[in-house]
Amino acid sequence: MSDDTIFGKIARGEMDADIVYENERIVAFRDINPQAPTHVLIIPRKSIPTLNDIEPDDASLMGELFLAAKEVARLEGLSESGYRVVMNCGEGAGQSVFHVHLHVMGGRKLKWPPG
Ligand code: IU
Repeated sequence: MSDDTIFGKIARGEMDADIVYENERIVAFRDINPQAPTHVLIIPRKSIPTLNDIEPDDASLMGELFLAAKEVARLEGLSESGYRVVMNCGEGAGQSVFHVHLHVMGGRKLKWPPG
């Protein structure tokens, strides 16, 4: 499946990003429009448009996104102060890039519920 999204290009190394962590299956990079002092996005290299598109075979990969979120939080010094991990699914939830991604946000007091 072709993935012409910005995140697909970052995943394939075709576009630069401020990468904070990566391995063979995932890439974590700083959001260009940060909503908190730390705002990192974590994507699988595999092209999956939305959470609605994941399959049982993706269970391990989805778990790896969360392991990466924990690692990013540690690298950013957020493990003790707290941080938020969010995935928007669909335009109605605010998804604007259709390559699944986790947001990792922290470094300020976060309100709940989000708007
Ligand atoms: P969303 O959950 O799809 O709304 O999140 C997309 C995020 O991607 C959003 O926070 C943007 O600021 C961010 N982003 C980016 O970091 N680099 C880009 O080139 C583009 C969007 I386009």
